[in-house]
Amino acid sequence: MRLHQKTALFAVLPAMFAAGVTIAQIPARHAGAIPPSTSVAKAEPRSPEGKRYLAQPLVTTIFAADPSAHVFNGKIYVYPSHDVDAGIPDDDLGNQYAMHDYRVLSMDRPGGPVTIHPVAIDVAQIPWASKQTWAPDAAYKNGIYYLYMPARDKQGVFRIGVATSKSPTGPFKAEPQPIRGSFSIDPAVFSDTTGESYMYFGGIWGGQLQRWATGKFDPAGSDTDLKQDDKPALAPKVARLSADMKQFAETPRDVQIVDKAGKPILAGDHDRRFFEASWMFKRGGKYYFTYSTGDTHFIAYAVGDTPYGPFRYTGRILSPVQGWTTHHSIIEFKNRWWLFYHDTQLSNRNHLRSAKMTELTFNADGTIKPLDPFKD
Ligand code: FUB
Repeated sequence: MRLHQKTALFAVLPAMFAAGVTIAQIPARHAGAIPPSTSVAKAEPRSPEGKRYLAQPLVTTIFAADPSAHVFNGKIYVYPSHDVDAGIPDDDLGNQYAMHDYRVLSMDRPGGPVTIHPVAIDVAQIPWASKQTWAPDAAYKNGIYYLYMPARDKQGVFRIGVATSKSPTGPFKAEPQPIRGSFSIDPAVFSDTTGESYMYFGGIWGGQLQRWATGKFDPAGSDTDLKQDDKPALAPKVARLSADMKQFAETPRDVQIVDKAGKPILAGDHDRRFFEASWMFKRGGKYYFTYSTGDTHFIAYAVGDTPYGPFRYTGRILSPVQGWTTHHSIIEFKNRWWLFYHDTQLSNRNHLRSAKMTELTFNADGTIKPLDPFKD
């Protein structure tokens, strides 16, 4: 066993235990591990391939994925999925992502201590939901904080619901029904300088977007995509929110992602087509629609002139992280920009992920300087 492997194990133990991993489940290669000496404890963690990580986990006592960050009242709040180990093997539907509650993280400044707040809401308190509380997002308007939560309903169909609180950290109270007309996963709510808010959402494969291709849910639809590589890729959706932030004010529209020539990105273009994990931010009057390419594991971006697009594919933001999924958010805090993302540094298991953050910088023309999640 190399030293960095021992160090990684001791770093991960609190989160593994918090996630319900028992001693018996700890890989045998770690069984004889002894507490690290001071010099070992200081060794820089490395990936299984021996690479150094660009950033370290924000928290180590729970697994926190899909970090949606916001600045509220001058502080940074992160709304992640709370990953747990339900002992379900990995599959294309993502059944291994068996999360059941949400916990909020907060910090006064980048690099500052991170507070893990108590459970903000549990699936048992969401009347319409049955399981799999996946990647959430949050918004604020007129003294109320809104938590947007995708989960499977009682029929196993992903919907998106909302819960409210007077505090950014909850507890949140769920609306009795999901948002009317909502489907699929990964809500990202963007509040424009105009005062309007928009929800971007959707995800293919386990996120079920392909099963809504006709406008109605097809329970027998594909587990992955439509197998139509030469057709335009399935589009993420956008809908303006009602003034009370609890419903769609319009029927969701397709978010068009086009190439330099203005042609839709095709379904077979896995390096550029939308998979899941929408995020939107505005900078210099331009709207940046950012997303995960899923099975090719990039965070990519496309730029448009309105919140509805079309958005022109512009490039990559983040190369593949350790772990299958990649999911991010981007905020401006005190005139600097920050990328929040996750990887599996602490567990090396796809469904037990850790949120991280790192600075994001731009070129003079507004393009993003792409990041590698490893230092070498
Ligand atoms: O966390 C469950 C799912 O994994 C999210 O909804 C996707 O974006 C992916 O990160």
